[in-house]
Amino acid sequence: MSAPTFLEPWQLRAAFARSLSDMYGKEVPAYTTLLDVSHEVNADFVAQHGADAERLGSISRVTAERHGAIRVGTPTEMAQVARVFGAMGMRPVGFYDLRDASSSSVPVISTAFRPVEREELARNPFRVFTSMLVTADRRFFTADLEQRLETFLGARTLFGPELLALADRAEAEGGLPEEQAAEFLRLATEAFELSREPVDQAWYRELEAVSAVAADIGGIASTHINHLTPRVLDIDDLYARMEARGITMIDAIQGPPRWEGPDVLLRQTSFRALAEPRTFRTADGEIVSDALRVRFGEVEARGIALTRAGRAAYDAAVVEIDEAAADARAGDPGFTEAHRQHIARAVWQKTFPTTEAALADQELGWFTYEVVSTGSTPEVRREPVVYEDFLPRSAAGIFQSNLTSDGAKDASQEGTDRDADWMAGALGRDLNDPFDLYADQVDRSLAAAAETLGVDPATLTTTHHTTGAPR
Ligand code: OOG
Ligand code: NI
Repeated sequence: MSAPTFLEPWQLRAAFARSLSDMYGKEVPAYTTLLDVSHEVNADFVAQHGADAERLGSISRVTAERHGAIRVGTPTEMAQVARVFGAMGMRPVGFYDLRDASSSSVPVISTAFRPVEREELARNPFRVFTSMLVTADRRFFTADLEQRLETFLGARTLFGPELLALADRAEAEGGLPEEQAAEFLRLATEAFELSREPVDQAWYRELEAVSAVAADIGGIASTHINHLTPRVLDIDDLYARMEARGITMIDAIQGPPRWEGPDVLLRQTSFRALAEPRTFRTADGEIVSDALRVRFGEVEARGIALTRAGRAAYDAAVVEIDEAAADARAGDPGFTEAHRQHIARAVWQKTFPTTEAALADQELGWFTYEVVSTGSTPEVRREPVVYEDFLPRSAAGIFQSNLTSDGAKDASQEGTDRDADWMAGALGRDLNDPFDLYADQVDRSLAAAAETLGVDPATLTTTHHTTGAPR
């Protein structure tokens, strides 16, 4: 097959995900190990489970699937990020406020850029969790520090005019000719490489005392890909295999526990990357070698997307597990992660049903309607919708577990209000609501199934007929 002469947004997206992955593998060798182990886990899982392994995405999708994380400083930078990803058919979805989700000092709010349509997700689901500093938040930054931070951020250029012009052209024209596409991909990849420029030591350390995340974002004049996460079909297996290879993982898998029922939402774990050599410029202008440990490896397993009701049940379960674990920990100095998992499983068993059919019937999870013909009569089957988004709590946990210090947060100060509307304004684009996107996917599948069968859609949403996978 010859290379396409015009690349559509999804082709730019897939090529960018590959290019970023190649670059990150060179910069962070442990990432390559993680990919090797992920491939082993997925191959074994498919061998064991056959077609069932692909219910939440084809193996080709899952093999190529990555999410990245980046962090920027200002609304201006955020709007530029939206243009670069807009060229690749990635739209901002969801609002995450990590300032309160973490006990450490994490002064950011976030969204995720990702494809929103089912066909686009199937082609390549690449997504990037994108965070920005809230420099006006007095719990983290004094007025003086805010002002110096704004000056520093205002003076830097993360994305050059050539990259932005190509991005705008791709978005306006629905893609780029081969030559411009190659240039766009080169510039976009370069924008997320780790800079080797000397870091202003005093400035970096001043910010670091407030928040390691603030220093990572505002202490240097460029941005970088912070981690790139492959998807696995069995994260417990992955965890064990990484530890067996001598890579120390954080002590927990974030998100839902391992249990006997259907996997929902997102489970993630990570390991700290090695310190990377960096040069610093000292206060007297001397250049010294040091190291920064700002990046890490992360891996995830995706489950079924939850409805608003399902998500409310999830959020309540998380609180219940926390409280029970805190009580148990107080009474037992030998309390471990294994104990916490035990508590979590018990809470899960009373919160969620153990079958997909019940999850669908109780309207806790999203399921599309698919017409399948087995034998003479076509039948409608419900198929689970995979969760395409993130979890604030896990995100905060991932940030936190990889910080060098907790930083300082002045809880007596009033936080600055930030919400989804504010984020949309900063982006200069509509911010998609994840629940609306899932509902839309389900509605469309229902309409399509009803049309295929020539029936009223309402007759398909009743739960009398045989539905769901036999689980
Ligand atoms: C983002 C952390 C959030 C996830 O997978 O939840 C995230 C960051 O470290 O910048 O990537
Ligand atoms: Ni991540």
